[in-house]
Parts: sequence; C-alpha cells; structure tokens
Amino acid sequence: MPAVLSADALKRAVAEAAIAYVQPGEILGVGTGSTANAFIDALASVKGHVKAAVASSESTRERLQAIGIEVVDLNQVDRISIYVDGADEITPALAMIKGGGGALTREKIVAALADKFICIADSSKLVTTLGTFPLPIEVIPMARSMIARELVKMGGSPVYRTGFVTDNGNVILDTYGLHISDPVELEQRLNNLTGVVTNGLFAARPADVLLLGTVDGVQTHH
Ligand code: ABF
Repeated sequence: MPAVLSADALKRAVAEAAIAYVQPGEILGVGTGSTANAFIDALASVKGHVKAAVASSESTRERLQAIGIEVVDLNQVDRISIYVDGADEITPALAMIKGGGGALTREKIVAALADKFICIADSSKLVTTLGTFPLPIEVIPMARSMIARELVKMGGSPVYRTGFVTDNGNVILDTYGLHISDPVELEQRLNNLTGVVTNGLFAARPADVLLLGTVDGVQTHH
C-alpha cells in the first residue's frame, strides 16, 4: 500500500526534483506561493551555483535574499534560463490557472522571458478542464465595475477580492463559472478587455515541464 504523503511532503518532493533543472551560472526566475517557497528552501543547498534570481513578488524577493541569493531586477537581464513556479490548476496540455496568490502579472512577465517554465505542483492541481478554481483577473481599479459587467456577459461571476491590492497597485476579480474549453482563446479575449492588466490563464505560454507530486513519486510531464 502506498504511503500517505501530506500535501507539504508532495510540495517538498517536487521542489527538490526541480533543483535538477537549475543550470550553474545562470539567472533563474522564482515564483510565488507555498510550492515555490518549498523550492526556495531547496535552493539553499545549491545557492553557490546560482548566479542570481528574478523574483515574481516582493515576498519571494525577501525569501531569496534571506538565503543569500542575489535578486536582480528584470530590466537588468535579457534572458532567464528557467522559471520555477506553482499553479492553482494545470491540464495535461500544461495550460494553467495561476494568480490565487495575487502575483499573476509579475509571474506572467517573468515566465515570458524564461527559456523553460517548470511548473511544480502536487497532484490535487491536475485537472482535465480549467475553471473549477476561480480565474483571477487583475484590473486597473477604476475599471473594476466595467470589467465585472463584461465578465458577467461572458457567463462569469466575478468576485472582487476585497482588502487586497496587488504589488502593482491594482485589484483582482476572482471569476467563477467561466467555461474554459479553449484556454488560449479565452486568455486572448480577456486580454482585449480595456482595463484588464493580466488574466490568470497561462495557456498561450504554457509550462514546458510539469513536475507533479503523487503518492507514487514525482511524475514528469512534457
Ligand atoms: C503561484 O502560487 C500562483 O500562481 C498560484 O496562485 C499559487 C499556488 O500556490 P501554492 O503553491 O501555495 O498552491 O504559483
């Protein structure tokens, strides 16, 4: 009978598996969330090989600096070897919903500059179709109600994430009920709404590798 592993143990397992993708002397991107935090913990053992890192949030910046890794501004680099981050949901085609932690804009920017996106996740994150997890959409504050009305027309039920301001000074609409049969198309359609800064669909640029923590070990999906 397979051992019962806690979600934390699965996160640690995928975080440690991601260390194999760290290339010595390269700049890497590091995401946000509890799984990304497990990766930062694992990075401590190889920090001498890491040239520098780009962080997708202020909290990740602080954690990286606390273990002695230099954090550089994205404007100082023209390429990142790998970007390691978690997800809220991911499909077998490696399209994701991200942004539950509110860092989606910076995550998408750092991911765009990375040669390879390594998603680390426990098995609860793997889904056939995206959308059970509400889709986070970061919007310019003055456009919040206007965009919420547009989302309702699209069949969604947006919920204003009260008491939360993103690292970029914007607000988030967590949108339930969207039917995400074509994530690439929906990602583009949402990007076209004036006032939307970023939506949490990472489908046009999906992950390149998924390291999935299961009770039977870490599975690698390409
Ligand atoms: C980041 O952290 C986000 O895009 C996502 O919302 C969240 C996942 O957090 P956790 O690893 O704690 O489940 O990856």
